[in-house]
Amino acid sequence: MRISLISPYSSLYNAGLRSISSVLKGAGFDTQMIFLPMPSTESGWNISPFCHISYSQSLMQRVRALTEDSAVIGVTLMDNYMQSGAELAKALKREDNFIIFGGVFPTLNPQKALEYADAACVGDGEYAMLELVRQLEAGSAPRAIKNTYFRGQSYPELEYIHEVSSLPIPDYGPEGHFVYVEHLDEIIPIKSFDDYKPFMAFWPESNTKEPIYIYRMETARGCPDNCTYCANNILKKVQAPKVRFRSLAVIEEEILWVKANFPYVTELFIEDDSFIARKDIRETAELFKKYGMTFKCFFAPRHFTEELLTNLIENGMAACHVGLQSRASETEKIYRRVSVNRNMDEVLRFFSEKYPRFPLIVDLIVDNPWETTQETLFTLNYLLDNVPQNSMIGISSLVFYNGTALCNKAIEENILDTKTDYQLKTWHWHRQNKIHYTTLLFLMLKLRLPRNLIRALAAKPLIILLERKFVIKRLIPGAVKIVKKLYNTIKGAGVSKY
Ligand code: B12
Ligand code: SF4
Repeated sequence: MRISLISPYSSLYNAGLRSISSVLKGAGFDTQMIFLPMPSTESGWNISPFCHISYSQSLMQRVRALTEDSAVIGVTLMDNYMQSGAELAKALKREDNFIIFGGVFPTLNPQKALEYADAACVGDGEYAMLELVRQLEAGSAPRAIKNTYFRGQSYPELEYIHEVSSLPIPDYGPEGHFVYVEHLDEIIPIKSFDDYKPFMAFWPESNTKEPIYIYRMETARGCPDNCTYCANNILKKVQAPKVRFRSLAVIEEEILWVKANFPYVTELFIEDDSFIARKDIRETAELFKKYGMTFKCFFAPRHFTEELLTNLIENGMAACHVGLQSRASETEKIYRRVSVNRNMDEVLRFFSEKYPRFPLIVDLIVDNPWETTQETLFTLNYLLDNVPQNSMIGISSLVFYNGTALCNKAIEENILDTKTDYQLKTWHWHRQNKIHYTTLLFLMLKLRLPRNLIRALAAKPLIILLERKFVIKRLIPGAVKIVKKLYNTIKGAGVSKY
Protein backbone atom coordinates (compact mmCIF):
# COMPACT_ATOMS: atom_id res chain seq x y z
CA MET A 1 0.00 0.00 0.00
CA ARG A 2 1.35 3.42 -0.92
CA ILE A 3 1.40 6.32 1.52
CA SER A 4 2.19 9.91 0.66
CA LEU A 5 3.62 12.19 3.33
CA ILE A 6 3.43 15.88 2.52
CA SER A 7 5.10 18.88 4.12
CA PRO A 8 4.26 22.49 3.24
CA TYR A 9 7.08 23.92 5.41
CA SER A 10 9.60 26.25 3.90
CA SER A 11 12.34 24.24 5.59
CA LEU A 12 12.94 20.66 4.44
CA TYR A 13 14.04 19.50 7.89
CA ASN A 14 10.81 17.80 8.98
CA ALA A 15 12.17 15.45 11.63
CA GLY A 16 8.66 14.24 12.57
CA LEU A 17 7.42 13.38 9.09
CA ARG A 18 10.74 11.78 8.12
CA SER A 19 10.68 9.70 11.28
CA ILE A 20 7.16 8.48 10.44
CA SER A 21 8.30 7.58 6.94
CA SER A 22 11.24 5.57 8.29
CA VAL A 23 9.00 3.64 10.68
CA LEU A 24 6.51 2.86 7.91
CA LYS A 25 9.26 1.80 5.53
CA GLY A 26 10.78 -0.37 8.26
CA ALA A 27 7.42 -2.15 8.53
CA GLY A 28 7.41 -2.79 4.78
CA PHE A 29 5.16 0.02 3.59
CA ASP A 30 5.83 2.04 0.47
CA THR A 31 6.05 5.73 1.35
CA GLN A 32 6.78 8.74 -0.75
CA MET A 33 7.52 12.21 0.61
CA ILE A 34 6.51 15.44 -1.08
CA PHE A 35 7.93 18.77 0.11
CA LEU A 36 6.12 21.90 -0.99
CA PRO A 37 8.18 24.83 0.31
CA MET A 38 6.85 28.22 -0.73
CA PRO A 39 9.69 30.50 0.38
CA SER A 40 8.25 33.66 -1.15
CA THR A 41 5.04 33.51 0.89
CA GLU A 42 7.03 32.77 4.05
CA SER A 43 9.67 35.36 3.26
CA GLY A 44 9.98 38.36 5.50
CA TRP A 45 9.67 40.54 2.40
CA ASN A 46 6.12 39.43 1.88
CA ILE A 47 3.81 42.17 3.12
CA SER A 48 0.85 40.07 4.24
CA PRO A 49 0.33 40.02 8.02
CA PHE A 50 -0.81 36.40 7.67
CA CYS A 51 0.84 33.20 6.60
CA HIS A 52 -1.46 32.80 3.62
CA ILE A 53 -0.02 30.00 1.57
CA SER A 54 -2.15 29.52 -1.49
CA TYR A 55 -1.27 26.85 -4.01
CA SER A 56 -1.97 27.24 -7.71
CA GLN A 57 -4.46 24.92 -9.38
CA SER A 58 -1.74 23.55 -11.62
CA LEU A 59 0.48 22.71 -8.64
CA MET A 60 -2.42 20.97 -6.94
CA GLN A 61 -3.07 19.00 -10.13
CA ARG A 62 0.52 17.78 -10.13
CA VAL A 63 0.33 16.78 -6.46
CA ARG A 64 -2.97 15.02 -7.21
CA ALA A 65 -1.27 13.06 -9.98
CA LEU A 66 1.64 12.16 -7.71
CA THR A 67 -0.69 10.89 -5.00
CA GLU A 68 -3.31 9.18 -7.17
CA ASP A 69 -2.20 5.72 -6.09
CA SER A 70 -1.81 6.62 -2.41
CA ALA A 71 -4.35 5.09 -0.07
CA VAL A 72 -3.24 7.36 2.77
CA ILE A 73 -2.06 10.95 2.60
CA GLY A 74 -0.48 12.44 5.71
CA VAL A 75 0.18 16.16 6.00
CA THR A 76 2.38 17.76 8.66
CA LEU A 77 1.23 21.15 9.91
CA MET A 78 2.23 23.89 12.32
CA ASP A 79 -0.55 26.37 13.14
CA ASN A 80 0.53 28.90 10.57
CA TYR A 81 0.21 26.27 7.82
CA MET A 82 -3.44 25.52 8.58
CA GLN A 83 -4.59 27.07 5.33
CA SER A 84 -2.15 25.05 3.21
CA GLY A 85 -3.39 21.91 4.97
CA ALA A 86 -6.97 22.84 4.15
CA GLU A 87 -6.11 23.47 0.48
CA LEU A 88 -4.19 20.21 0.20
CA ALA A 89 -7.00 18.20 1.78
CA LYS A 90 -9.56 19.78 -0.52
CA ALA A 91 -7.50 19.10 -3.61
CA LEU A 92 -6.36 15.57 -2.74
CA LYS A 93 -9.40 14.02 -1.06
CA ARG A 94 -10.98 11.16 -2.99
CA GLU A 95 -13.62 8.55 -2.11
CA ASP A 96 -10.96 5.90 -1.81
CA ASN A 97 -8.22 7.63 0.16
CA PHE A 98 -7.71 8.64 3.78
CA ILE A 99 -6.31 12.01 4.77
CA ILE A 100 -4.67 12.54 8.13
CA PHE A 101 -3.12 15.71 9.56
CA GLY A 102 -0.32 15.56 12.13
CA GLY A 103 2.05 17.98 13.85
CA VAL A 104 1.60 20.92 16.21
CA PHE A 105 -1.55 22.30 14.53
CA PRO A 106 -3.75 19.19 14.90
CA THR A 107 -2.21 18.47 18.29
CA LEU A 108 -3.32 21.89 19.55
CA ASN A 109 -6.45 22.22 17.40
CA PRO A 110 -7.77 18.72 16.61
CA GLN A 111 -11.37 19.88 16.13
CA LYS A 112 -10.31 22.47 13.61
CA ALA A 113 -8.11 19.95 11.80
CA LEU A 114 -11.08 17.58 11.52
CA GLU A 115 -12.94 20.20 9.50
CA TYR A 116 -10.57 19.29 6.68
CA ALA A 117 -9.06 15.85 7.35
CA ASP A 118 -10.47 12.37 8.05
CA ALA A 119 -8.33 12.17 11.18
CA ALA A 120 -6.03 14.32 13.28
CA CYS A 121 -2.95 12.91 14.96
CA VAL A 122 -2.49 14.28 18.48
CA GLY A 123 1.15 14.08 19.64
CA ASP A 124 3.60 11.42 18.46
CA GLY A 125 2.74 10.05 15.06
CA GLU A 126 5.04 7.12 14.28
CA TYR A 127 3.00 4.27 15.77
CA ALA A 128 -0.36 5.96 15.29
CA MET A 129 0.35 6.13 11.58
CA LEU A 130 1.69 2.57 11.47
CA GLU A 131 -1.46 1.22 13.10
CA LEU A 132 -3.64 3.33 10.80
CA VAL A 133 -2.07 1.97 7.62
CA ARG A 134 -2.16 -1.59 8.99
CA GLN A 135 -5.88 -1.34 9.68
CA LEU A 136 -6.55 0.27 6.31
CA GLU A 137 -4.51 -2.40 4.55
CA ALA A 138 -6.51 -5.07 6.35
CA GLY A 139 -9.54 -3.49 4.71
CA SER A 140 -11.26 -2.50 7.93
CA ALA A 141 -12.61 0.93 8.80
CA PRO A 142 -9.88 2.30 11.08
CA ARG A 143 -10.84 2.59 14.73
CA ALA A 144 -9.56 3.00 18.28
CA ILE A 145 -6.01 4.04 17.45
CA LYS A 146 -4.04 5.82 20.13
CA ASN A 147 -3.26 9.48 19.34
CA THR A 148 -5.67 9.36 16.37
CA TYR A 149 -8.79 11.49 16.50
CA PHE A 150 -11.21 10.33 13.81
CA ARG A 151 -13.81 12.70 12.48
CA GLY A 152 -17.14 12.05 14.18
CA GLN A 153 -15.56 10.05 17.01
CA SER A 154 -14.32 11.01 20.45
CA TYR A 155 -10.94 12.35 21.59
CA PRO A 156 -8.42 9.48 21.42
CA GLU A 157 -6.49 7.74 24.13
CA LEU A 158 -3.01 9.24 24.18
CA GLU A 159 0.35 7.53 24.41
CA TYR A 160 3.80 8.88 23.82
CA ILE A 161 6.96 7.14 22.70
CA HIS A 162 8.99 6.69 25.87
CA GLU A 163 12.14 5.46 24.18
CA VAL A 164 12.85 7.91 21.38
CA SER A 165 16.23 6.26 20.86
CA SER A 166 14.41 3.24 19.47
CA LEU A 167 13.28 5.26 16.45
CA PRO A 168 15.14 4.88 13.15
CA ILE A 169 17.19 7.57 11.41
CA PRO A 170 14.91 10.04 9.56
CA ASP A 171 14.09 9.11 5.97
CA TYR A 172 15.96 11.26 3.44
CA GLY A 173 15.16 9.02 0.48
CA PRO A 174 16.31 10.01 -2.03
CA GLU A 175 14.06 7.50 -3.87
CA GLY A 176 10.42 8.52 -3.74
CA HIS A 177 11.17 12.01 -2.47
CA PHE A 178 9.95 15.06 -4.35
CA VAL A 179 10.41 18.77 -3.83
CA TYR A 180 8.62 21.76 -5.27
CA VAL A 181 11.04 24.39 -6.55
CA GLU A 182 9.12 27.62 -6.52
CA HIS A 183 11.15 29.65 -9.01
CA LEU A 184 10.92 26.81 -11.56
CA ASP A 185 7.30 26.09 -10.59
CA GLU A 186 8.12 22.40 -10.79
CA ILE A 187 7.99 19.38 -8.53
CA ILE A 188 11.28 17.58 -9.06
CA PRO A 189 12.35 14.15 -7.83
CA ILE A 190 15.28 14.17 -5.43
CA LYS A 191 17.80 11.97 -7.22
CA SER A 192 20.73 11.92 -4.85
CA PHE A 193 21.80 13.17 -1.44
CA ASP A 194 23.71 15.89 -3.27
CA ASP A 195 20.39 17.39 -4.32
CA TYR A 196 19.94 18.48 -0.70
CA LYS A 197 22.91 20.83 -1.03
CA PRO A 198 20.93 24.01 -1.81
CA PHE A 199 18.60 23.33 1.12
CA MET A 200 21.44 22.84 3.56
CA ALA A 201 23.60 25.75 2.42
CA PHE A 202 24.18 28.61 4.82
CA TRP A 203 26.28 31.74 4.36
CA PRO A 204 27.68 32.74 7.78
CA GLU A 205 28.38 36.32 6.64
CA SER A 206 26.77 38.18 3.77
CA ASN A 207 30.19 38.59 2.14
CA THR A 208 31.16 34.87 2.40
CA LYS A 209 31.54 33.33 -1.05
CA GLU A 210 31.37 29.65 -0.16
CA PRO A 211 28.49 28.43 1.99
CA ILE A 212 28.79 25.90 4.74
CA TYR A 213 26.35 22.99 4.78
CA ILE A 214 24.20 22.37 7.82
CA TYR A 215 22.34 19.26 8.89
CA ARG A 216 19.49 19.86 11.34
CA MET A 217 18.94 17.19 13.95
CA GLU A 218 17.22 16.50 17.24
CA THR A 219 18.93 15.04 20.29
CA ALA A 220 15.80 15.35 22.42
CA ARG A 221 12.06 15.98 22.18
CA GLY A 222 10.39 18.53 24.43
CA CYS A 223 11.49 21.29 26.78
CA PRO A 224 12.03 21.28 30.55
CA ASP A 225 10.42 24.74 30.79
CA ASN A 226 6.80 25.74 30.38
CA CYS A 227 6.37 29.29 29.08
CA THR A 228 2.76 30.41 28.74
CA TYR A 229 2.90 31.40 25.04
CA CYS A 230 4.75 28.34 23.83
CA ALA A 231 3.36 25.20 22.20
CA ASN A 232 5.22 23.22 24.86
CA ASN A 233 2.65 24.52 27.34
CA ILE A 234 0.19 22.11 25.64
CA LEU A 235 2.64 19.50 24.37
CA LYS A 236 3.54 18.73 27.98
CA LYS A 237 -0.08 17.80 28.63
CA VAL A 238 -0.97 15.98 25.44
CA GLN A 239 2.36 14.71 24.14
CA ALA A 240 4.94 13.96 26.82
CA PRO A 241 5.29 15.58 30.25
CA LYS A 242 9.08 15.41 30.32
CA VAL A 243 11.94 15.87 27.89
CA ARG A 244 12.83 12.67 26.05
CA PHE A 245 16.52 12.39 25.28
CA ARG A 246 18.06 10.35 22.49
CA SER A 247 21.02 8.29 23.61
CA LEU A 248 24.60 9.16 22.72
CA ALA A 249 24.92 5.91 20.75
CA VAL A 250 21.96 6.83 18.54
CA ILE A 251 23.25 10.39 18.05
CA GLU A 252 26.62 8.95 17.01
CA GLU A 253 24.91 6.58 14.59
CA GLU A 254 23.10 9.52 12.96
CA ILE A 255 26.30 11.57 12.67
CA LEU A 256 28.07 8.65 11.00
CA TRP A 257 25.14 8.32 8.64
CA VAL A 258 25.31 12.05 7.86
CA LYS A 259 29.05 11.83 7.18
CA ALA A 260 28.52 8.89 4.83
CA ASN A 261 25.64 10.44 2.90
CA PHE A 262 26.16 14.19 3.15
CA PRO A 263 29.97 14.43 3.14
CA TYR A 264 29.73 18.18 2.46
CA VAL A 265 28.02 18.83 5.84
CA THR A 266 30.33 20.38 8.44
CA GLU A 267 27.84 21.83 10.91
CA LEU A 268 24.92 20.50 12.93
CA PHE A 269 21.95 22.64 13.92
CA ILE A 270 20.61 21.07 17.06
CA GLU A 271 16.89 21.80 16.93
CA ASP A 272 16.15 20.78 20.52
CA ASP A 273 14.11 23.37 22.40
CA SER A 274 16.85 23.55 25.02
CA PHE A 275 19.92 21.53 24.07
CA ILE A 276 21.75 22.71 27.16
CA ALA A 277 19.30 20.79 29.38
CA ARG A 278 20.95 17.46 28.41
CA LYS A 279 22.72 15.92 31.36
CA ASP A 280 25.39 14.43 29.09
CA ILE A 281 25.75 17.63 27.08
CA ARG A 282 29.55 17.72 27.44
CA GLU A 283 29.88 14.20 26.03
CA THR A 284 27.45 15.07 23.24
CA ALA A 285 29.46 18.16 22.26
CA GLU A 286 32.67 16.10 22.40
CA LEU A 287 31.05 13.65 20.02
CA PHE A 288 30.32 16.42 17.54
CA LYS A 289 33.92 17.55 17.80
CA LYS A 290 35.22 14.00 17.34
CA TYR A 291 33.48 13.90 13.96
CA GLY A 292 34.65 17.39 12.96
CA MET A 293 31.22 18.99 13.24
CA THR A 294 30.69 22.47 14.63
CA PHE A 295 27.19 23.08 15.98
CA LYS A 296 24.51 25.62 16.74
CA CYS A 297 21.84 25.27 19.40
CA PHE A 298 19.20 26.95 21.55
CA PHE A 299 19.32 27.42 25.27
CA ALA A 300 17.34 28.99 28.07
CA PRO A 301 19.39 31.29 30.35
CA ARG A 302 18.58 29.40 33.55
CA HIS A 303 20.77 26.47 32.41
CA PHE A 304 23.83 28.68 31.99
CA THR A 305 27.08 28.10 33.83
CA GLU A 306 30.36 29.64 32.78
CA GLU A 307 32.13 26.31 32.84
CA LEU A 308 29.51 24.68 30.63
CA LEU A 309 29.41 27.42 28.01
CA THR A 310 33.22 27.52 27.86
CA ASN A 311 33.23 23.78 27.35
CA LEU A 312 30.66 24.00 24.53
CA ILE A 313 32.55 26.75 22.73
CA GLU A 314 35.78 24.76 23.02
CA ASN A 315 33.96 21.79 21.52
CA GLY A 316 32.83 23.72 18.47
CA MET A 317 29.68 25.64 19.34
CA ALA A 318 29.65 28.11 16.44
CA ALA A 319 26.58 30.15 17.43
CA CYS A 320 23.68 29.90 19.83
CA HIS A 321 20.25 31.34 20.44
CA VAL A 322 19.32 32.39 23.92
CA GLY A 323 15.68 33.16 24.62
CA LEU A 324 15.09 36.33 26.64
CA GLN A 325 11.73 37.44 25.17
CA SER A 326 11.47 40.31 27.68
CA ARG A 327 13.37 41.57 30.70
CA ALA A 328 10.45 43.50 32.18
CA SER A 329 9.46 41.78 35.39
CA GLU A 330 5.68 41.88 34.79
CA THR A 331 6.11 40.42 31.31
CA GLU A 332 8.44 37.75 32.64
CA LYS A 333 5.63 36.82 35.03
CA ILE A 334 3.01 36.79 32.26
CA TYR A 335 5.27 34.57 30.15
CA ARG A 336 6.20 32.40 33.18
CA ARG A 337 9.85 33.14 32.51
CA VAL A 338 10.96 34.58 35.83
CA SER A 339 13.04 31.52 36.61
CA VAL A 340 13.81 30.72 32.94
CA ASN A 341 15.46 34.14 32.48
CA ARG A 342 17.29 33.79 35.78
CA ASN A 343 20.93 33.82 34.62
CA MET A 344 20.52 36.26 31.75
CA ASP A 345 22.78 38.89 33.33
CA GLU A 346 25.51 36.28 33.72
CA VAL A 347 25.04 35.03 30.14
CA LEU A 348 25.51 38.51 28.71
CA ARG A 349 28.43 39.28 31.01
CA PHE A 350 30.10 36.00 30.05
CA PHE A 351 29.89 36.71 26.33
CA SER A 352 30.80 40.39 26.69
CA GLU A 353 33.89 39.65 28.76
CA LYS A 354 35.09 36.33 27.38
CA TYR A 355 33.72 36.00 23.84
CA PRO A 356 32.64 39.46 22.64
CA ARG A 357 32.77 38.41 18.97
CA PHE A 358 30.76 35.22 19.45
CA PRO A 359 27.56 35.10 17.34
CA LEU A 360 25.08 35.09 20.17
CA ILE A 361 21.47 35.53 19.08
CA VAL A 362 19.11 36.97 21.70
CA ASP A 363 15.47 36.20 20.92
CA LEU A 364 12.76 38.71 21.83
CA ILE A 365 8.99 38.83 21.57
CA VAL A 366 7.29 42.09 20.61
CA ASP A 367 3.62 43.11 20.28
CA ASN A 368 2.61 41.80 23.69
CA PRO A 369 -0.76 43.48 24.36
CA TRP A 370 -0.19 43.49 28.14
CA GLU A 371 3.23 45.13 27.98
CA THR A 372 3.43 48.89 28.48
CA THR A 373 5.79 51.03 26.43
CA GLN A 374 7.80 51.64 29.60
CA GLU A 375 8.25 47.90 30.03
CA THR A 376 9.34 47.44 26.43
CA LEU A 377 11.83 50.28 26.88
CA PHE A 378 13.12 48.57 30.00
CA THR A 379 14.11 45.55 27.88
CA LEU A 380 15.59 47.82 25.23
CA ASN A 381 17.74 49.65 27.77
CA TYR A 382 18.73 46.38 29.37
CA LEU A 383 20.01 45.15 26.01
CA LEU A 384 21.67 48.46 25.17
CA ASP A 385 23.57 48.25 28.45
CA ASN A 386 24.44 44.58 28.42
CA VAL A 387 24.35 42.83 25.07
CA PRO A 388 27.76 42.26 23.44
CA GLN A 389 28.47 44.37 20.36
CA ASN A 390 28.58 41.40 18.00
CA SER A 391 25.29 39.87 19.13
CA MET A 392 22.26 39.53 16.95
CA ILE A 393 18.70 40.20 17.98
CA GLY A 394 15.85 37.94 16.86
CA ILE A 395 12.55 39.84 16.91
CA SER A 396 9.30 37.85 16.73
CA SER A 397 5.76 39.15 16.98
CA LEU A 398 3.70 37.34 19.61
CA VAL A 399 1.40 34.67 18.15
CA PHE A 400 -1.33 33.08 20.27
CA TYR A 401 -1.33 29.30 19.94
CA ASN A 402 -4.57 27.62 20.76
CA GLY A 403 -4.95 26.27 24.27
CA THR A 404 -1.80 27.86 25.67
CA ALA A 405 -2.23 29.70 28.97
CA LEU A 406 -1.50 33.01 27.24
CA CYS A 407 -4.01 32.35 24.49
CA ASN A 408 -6.67 31.52 27.10
CA LYS A 409 -5.85 34.73 28.97
CA ALA A 410 -6.23 36.73 25.75
CA ILE A 411 -9.58 35.09 24.99
CA GLU A 412 -10.87 35.66 28.55
CA GLU A 413 -9.90 39.31 28.37
CA ASN A 414 -11.44 39.76 24.90
CA ILE A 415 -8.08 40.68 23.41
CA LEU A 416 -8.21 37.98 20.77
CA ASP A 417 -10.93 37.79 18.17
CA THR A 418 -11.73 34.09 18.15
CA LYS A 419 -13.80 34.49 14.99
CA THR A 420 -10.59 35.11 13.05
CA ASP A 421 -7.98 32.53 12.07
CA TYR A 422 -5.53 33.93 14.57
CA GLN A 423 -3.28 30.91 14.02
CA LEU A 424 -2.39 32.36 10.65
CA LYS A 425 -0.87 35.52 12.04
CA THR A 426 2.77 35.65 11.05
CA TRP A 427 5.56 35.99 13.60
CA HIS A 428 7.42 38.49 11.33
CA TRP A 429 7.27 41.80 13.22
CA HIS A 430 7.47 43.76 9.96
CA ARG A 431 4.46 42.06 8.40
CA GLN A 432 2.07 43.19 11.15
CA ASN A 433 -0.79 45.66 10.76
CA LYS A 434 0.52 47.57 13.75
CA ILE A 435 4.23 48.20 14.20
CA HIS A 436 5.47 49.86 17.36
CA TYR A 437 8.13 52.55 17.26
CA THR A 438 9.86 50.61 20.05
CA THR A 439 10.15 47.64 17.66
CA LEU A 440 12.08 49.90 15.29
CA LEU A 441 14.42 50.72 18.16
CA PHE A 442 15.07 46.99 18.64
CA LEU A 443 15.66 46.79 14.90
CA MET A 444 18.30 49.52 15.16
CA LEU A 445 20.03 47.47 17.84
CA LYS A 446 19.82 44.43 15.59
CA LEU A 447 21.36 46.47 12.77
CA ARG A 448 24.12 47.51 15.20
CA LEU A 449 23.50 51.25 14.88
CA PRO A 450 25.40 53.32 17.46
CA ARG A 451 23.87 52.67 20.84
CA ASN A 452 23.97 56.32 21.87
CA LEU A 453 21.90 57.16 18.83
CA ILE A 454 19.33 54.51 19.83
CA ARG A 455 19.28 55.90 23.37
CA ALA A 456 18.67 59.37 21.97
CA LEU A 457 15.86 58.08 19.77
CA ALA A 458 14.31 56.41 22.82
CA ALA A 459 13.93 59.78 24.56
CA LYS A 460 10.56 60.35 26.19
CA PRO A 461 9.26 63.11 23.87
CA LEU A 462 9.96 60.98 20.80
CA ILE A 463 8.31 57.96 22.37
CA ILE A 464 5.20 60.01 23.23
CA LEU A 465 5.07 61.33 19.68
CA LEU A 466 5.86 58.13 17.81
CA GLU A 467 3.93 55.61 19.87
CA ARG A 468 0.65 57.34 18.99
CA LYS A 469 -2.03 55.20 17.35
CA PHE A 470 -1.83 56.92 13.99
CA VAL A 471 1.93 56.39 13.80
CA ILE A 472 2.01 52.75 14.83
CA LYS A 473 -1.10 51.74 12.88
CA ARG A 474 -0.60 53.80 9.75
CA LEU A 475 2.70 55.59 9.34
CA ILE A 476 5.18 52.92 10.33
CA PRO A 477 3.41 49.93 8.68
CA GLY A 478 2.87 52.09 5.57
CA ALA A 479 6.53 53.06 5.41
CA VAL A 480 7.62 49.44 5.93
CA LYS A 481 5.33 48.32 3.09
CA ILE A 482 6.77 50.94 0.74
CA VAL A 483 10.33 49.85 1.57
CA LYS A 484 9.40 46.22 0.91
CA LYS A 485 7.65 46.98 -2.36
CA LEU A 486 10.70 48.93 -3.51
CA TYR A 487 12.97 46.09 -2.45
CA ASN A 488 10.84 43.53 -4.26
CA THR A 489 10.80 45.68 -7.39
CA ILE A 490 14.56 46.11 -7.36
CA LYS A 491 15.43 42.53 -6.39
CA GLY A 492 12.48 40.73 -7.97
CA ALA A 493 9.63 39.25 -5.96
CA GLY A 494 10.01 35.83 -4.45
CA VAL A 495 13.71 36.18 -3.79
CA SER A 496 14.69 32.62 -3.11
CA LYS A 497 17.77 30.58 -2.48
CA TYR A 498 16.08 27.45 -3.86
C1 B12 B 1 12.74 22.24 14.33
C2 B12 B 1 11.76 23.36 14.44
C3 B12 B 1 11.72 24.27 13.41
C4 B12 B 1 12.66 24.20 12.22
C5 B12 B 1 12.22 23.24 11.16
C6 B12 B 1 10.77 23.13 10.89
C7 B12 B 1 10.55 21.97 9.96
N1 B12 B 1 10.34 22.21 8.72
O1 B12 B 1 10.60 20.85 10.35
C8 B12 B 1 12.67 25.65 11.75
C9 B12 B 1 13.85 26.35 12.37
C10 B12 B 1 12.76 25.90 10.25
C11 B12 B 1 11.39 26.17 12.37
C12 B12 B 1 10.81 27.31 11.97
C13 B12 B 1 9.63 27.79 12.50
N2 B12 B 1 9.01 27.33 13.59
CO1 B12 B 1 9.53 25.76 14.53
N3 B12 B 1 10.03 24.39 15.66
C14 B12 B 1 10.89 23.46 15.55
C15 B12 B 1 10.91 22.63 16.85
C16 B12 B 1 12.01 23.20 17.73
C17 B12 B 1 11.11 21.16 16.74
C18 B12 B 1 10.16 20.47 15.75
C19 B12 B 1 10.62 19.07 15.62
O2 B12 B 1 11.33 18.73 14.71
N4 B12 B 1 10.23 18.23 16.57
C20 B12 B 1 10.59 16.84 16.59
C21 B12 B 1 9.60 16.03 15.78
C22 B12 B 1 9.95 14.58 15.86
O3 B12 B 1 8.32 16.25 16.33
P1 B12 B 1 7.11 16.86 15.50
O4 B12 B 1 7.58 17.70 14.39
O5 B12 B 1 6.14 17.44 16.44
O6 B12 B 1 6.44 15.56 14.84
C23 B12 B 1 5.78 14.55 15.58
C24 B12 B 1 4.29 14.81 15.80
O7 B12 B 1 3.93 16.16 15.77
C25 B12 B 1 3.60 14.00 14.75
N5 B12 B 1 3.47 14.52 13.39
C26 B12 B 1 4.09 15.53 12.77
N6 B12 B 1 3.72 15.58 11.49
C27 B12 B 1 2.87 14.60 11.28
C28 B12 B 1 2.19 14.22 10.13
C29 B12 B 1 1.33 13.12 10.19
C30 B12 B 1 0.64 12.71 8.96
C31 B12 B 1 1.14 12.41 11.41
C32 B12 B 1 0.24 11.26 11.48
C33 B12 B 1 1.82 12.82 12.57
C34 B12 B 1 2.68 13.89 12.48
O8 B12 B 1 4.44 12.88 14.67
C35 B12 B 1 5.80 13.33 14.70
C36 B12 B 1 6.67 12.23 15.22
O9 B12 B 1 6.25 11.78 16.47
C37 B12 B 1 9.49 22.93 17.40
C38 B12 B 1 9.36 22.84 18.90
C39 B12 B 1 8.59 21.67 19.35
N7 B12 B 1 8.66 21.46 20.63
O10 B12 B 1 7.95 20.94 18.61
C40 B12 B 1 9.26 24.33 16.88
C41 B12 B 1 7.86 24.74 16.53
C42 B12 B 1 7.20 23.63 15.76
N8 B12 B 1 8.07 25.86 15.64
C43 B12 B 1 7.20 26.78 15.78
C44 B12 B 1 7.16 27.97 15.02
C45 B12 B 1 6.14 28.99 15.45
C46 B12 B 1 8.00 28.16 13.95
C47 B12 B 1 7.93 29.31 12.99
C48 B12 B 1 6.55 29.43 12.35
C49 B12 B 1 8.24 30.67 13.62
C50 B12 B 1 9.43 30.84 14.42
N9 B12 B 1 9.56 32.05 14.87
O11 B12 B 1 10.22 29.95 14.67
C51 B12 B 1 9.01 29.01 11.92
C52 B12 B 1 8.44 28.78 10.52
C53 B12 B 1 8.55 27.40 9.95
C54 B12 B 1 8.82 27.31 8.52
N10 B12 B 1 8.78 28.38 7.76
O12 B12 B 1 9.06 26.21 8.07
C55 B12 B 1 6.22 26.46 16.87
C56 B12 B 1 4.89 26.03 16.27
C57 B12 B 1 3.75 26.50 17.10
C58 B12 B 1 2.46 26.12 16.49
N11 B12 B 1 1.48 26.08 17.32
O13 B12 B 1 2.35 25.89 15.32
C59 B12 B 1 6.97 25.35 17.65
C60 B12 B 1 6.09 24.31 18.33
C61 B12 B 1 7.84 26.11 18.67
C62 B12 B 1 7.12 26.54 19.89
N12 B12 B 1 7.70 26.17 20.98
O14 B12 B 1 6.09 27.17 19.94
N13 B12 B 1 10.96 25.37 13.38
S1 SF4 C 1 12.06 27.72 27.09
FE1 SF4 C 1 11.55 28.06 24.93
S2 SF4 C 1 10.91 26.07 24.10
FE2 SF4 C 1 10.93 25.93 26.35
S3 SF4 C 1 8.83 26.33 26.98
FE3 SF4 C 1 9.91 28.29 27.03
S4 SF4 C 1 9.65 29.18 25.00
FE4 SF4 C 1 9.07 27.03 24.86
